[in-house]
Amino acid sequence: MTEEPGTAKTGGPARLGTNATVAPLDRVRVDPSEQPLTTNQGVRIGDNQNTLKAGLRGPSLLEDFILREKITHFDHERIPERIVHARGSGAHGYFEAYDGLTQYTRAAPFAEKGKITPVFVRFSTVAGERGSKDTARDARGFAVKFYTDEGNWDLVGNNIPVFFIQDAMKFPDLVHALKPEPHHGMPQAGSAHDTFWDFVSLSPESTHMLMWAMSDRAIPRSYRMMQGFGVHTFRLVNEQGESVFCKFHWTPLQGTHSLVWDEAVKIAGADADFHRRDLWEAIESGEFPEWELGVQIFTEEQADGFSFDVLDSTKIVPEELVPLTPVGRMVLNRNPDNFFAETEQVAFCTAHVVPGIDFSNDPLLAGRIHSYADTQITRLGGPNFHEIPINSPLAPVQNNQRDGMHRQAVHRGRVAYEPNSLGGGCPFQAGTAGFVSFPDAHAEDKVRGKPEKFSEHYAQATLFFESQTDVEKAHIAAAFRFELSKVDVRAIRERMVSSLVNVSRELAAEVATGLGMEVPDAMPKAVTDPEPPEITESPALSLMARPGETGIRTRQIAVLVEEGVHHASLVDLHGALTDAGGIVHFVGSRVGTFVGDSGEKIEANKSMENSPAVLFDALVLPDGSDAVQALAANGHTMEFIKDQFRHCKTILALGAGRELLEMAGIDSAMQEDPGILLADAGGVTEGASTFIDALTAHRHFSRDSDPPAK
Ligand code: HDD
Repeated sequence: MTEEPGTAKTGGPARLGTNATVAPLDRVRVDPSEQPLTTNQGVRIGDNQNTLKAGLRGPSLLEDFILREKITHFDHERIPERIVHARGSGAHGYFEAYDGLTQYTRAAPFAEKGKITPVFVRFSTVAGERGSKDTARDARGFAVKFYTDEGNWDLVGNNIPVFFIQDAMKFPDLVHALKPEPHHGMPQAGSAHDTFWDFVSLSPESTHMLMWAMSDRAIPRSYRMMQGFGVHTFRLVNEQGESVFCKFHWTPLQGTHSLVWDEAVKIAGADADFHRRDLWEAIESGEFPEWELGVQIFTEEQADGFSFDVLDSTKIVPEELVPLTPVGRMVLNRNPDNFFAETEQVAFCTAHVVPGIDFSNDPLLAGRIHSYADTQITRLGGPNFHEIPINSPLAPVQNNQRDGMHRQAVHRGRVAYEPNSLGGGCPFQAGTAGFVSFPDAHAEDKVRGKPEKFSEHYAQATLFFESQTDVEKAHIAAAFRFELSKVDVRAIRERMVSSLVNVSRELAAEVATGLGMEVPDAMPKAVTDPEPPEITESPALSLMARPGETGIRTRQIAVLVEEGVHHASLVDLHGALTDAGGIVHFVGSRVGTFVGDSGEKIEANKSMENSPAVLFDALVLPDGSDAVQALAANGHTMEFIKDQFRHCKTILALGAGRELLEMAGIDSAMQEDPGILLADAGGVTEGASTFIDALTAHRHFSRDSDPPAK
């Protein structure tokens, strides 16, 4: 994919494949090409195979400093994993401003049209440990570090715009309930267990987030195909010190697409690194993922008039109330050189803001401002984690903080205090050129409590549910059913369903039926006469609202092959799909060479055994009677077709390949499905273009049923 030239919207062209974090990291890059092996002291090592011993069969010697250094370092290779978001994947890139946003903010990335700011982004799951699967049902972290001219700004968000709790005081409780249960350490990377549902069913403020977490957003197709949200209300502050409230939204150019649950479960076994691999491969192949940054800007006076409180992180500001203003785009164009050095050691922190960005009084945000810097001290081994290359700002760092574990900077001079005269008063305070907190006036009693609007927990959960398509609603009901069916304590199931009655009687009834129970009475509400919500439907909340602009680019297409396959049609098809940006894999009963009907060779790079159907977005069944016969005799083929069918994917059968469809029980009625396509070997070009259109639709949910038909 080549970089776009500048347009009126995007400003000047970005530099292809580069970003400003490349050069500064050069100072720490290590490349062993044509270099001898050395100790950490730079002493060349003559023998890396054998311990130093007193005689060939004698005892090893304590003086073997080479062995001891090697083993000692190895013994300390691991660092603590993140308490949450332990599993993640990162990439470098840049943010490009569409235009100056100086009317609202003096923040450096928005200073002028076309301004480029380097970024490092880490996507993650929340609950699972570092080695857990990528496709768990979970929120996804979406953390962006902007290396701005005026210091680092971290926008540490999720792919869901709301959170489970309203106050940081509850975060350790939430996480303890979500993580594996402490007595036996199960389940890994999953919320389908008693302690999680016990906590959330007793915390009605979680209901809105639960609706999102049970939707297909919690099983994205790709990190590249999900939205990102700053979640909290932030402040933008301009040069004059004037402030407005702001919510941040990332919208993927690739569209918002998800897996289905049965598929997510199977992918976990077939490729636990599914999302990591997808991100890595897309960037390696030059298909740089891109998001548009949009902001919702509103005043404090506007916020006062809303039926909900904008300081409550369990609430969105619907786009119907405050539309999104696009302000720039982010492109991820470089994979890290080293997973540990960059992705593992990157330290995001909500306290990292720059002049022009400030906090609101959201009590969840307040706790985060403390927590992130604090956790790095244990995780990264001391207070100097800002000096780790991936964390160090491009803006110069000058202060009187000194020493501590792993200090890298060599501070010169005798002065490490302020005020001083011996250092000429330096480093000096920057005054209004520096960060100035917005003077948000407050004169109230100290109190532990919540504002009144925080007590209304259901209106936006209902708004979310009612804004979904029928398929999405059915998937939400099925997800609640699945999760609650894994809860052993019946009273917890009942309590949760009684809470769902307050969201939607239809949903509660669906879930209750799935659990074989009666619909219980509605859970009593904290507020019985809340302010009526401004809207009852918001189409933007449906995943289907964003099909994306990249068509079938990076879509993985399986073409089954066997001995005797009709070669010419596959060559034509391969060309047409590859031209459209699809990634075609020849999948055989084994990997290696197959001989086609006219003697030409076809190389299978995957097999049905090592790459089952769930790893592909679409399927092509080949022509060639010998090949079809051989495929028909292989049980993997039927599984392959059935899974593709069940997961509502596009299937194209060429010529005799249609016999395989029939064998899989996909009868003629089903062949009216827009995602099941037939083509004669002679009509491949036409077939390919229909296939591309069908695959662009991502899924054919008209086929979706519960329980599955196949
Ligand atoms: Fe958090 C990591 C997102 C609430 C405390 N959080 C972490 C990461 C993301 C988020 C994306 C991973 C960053 C990375 O890739 O390294 N967290 C959120 C969002 C929240 C949220 C969107 C709600 C709006 N978090 C939250 C609260 C607290 C924390 C209320 C504590 C009071 N989060 C942490 C943490 C982590 C973390 C313990 C673990 C590792 C780290 O910070 O660096 O400090």
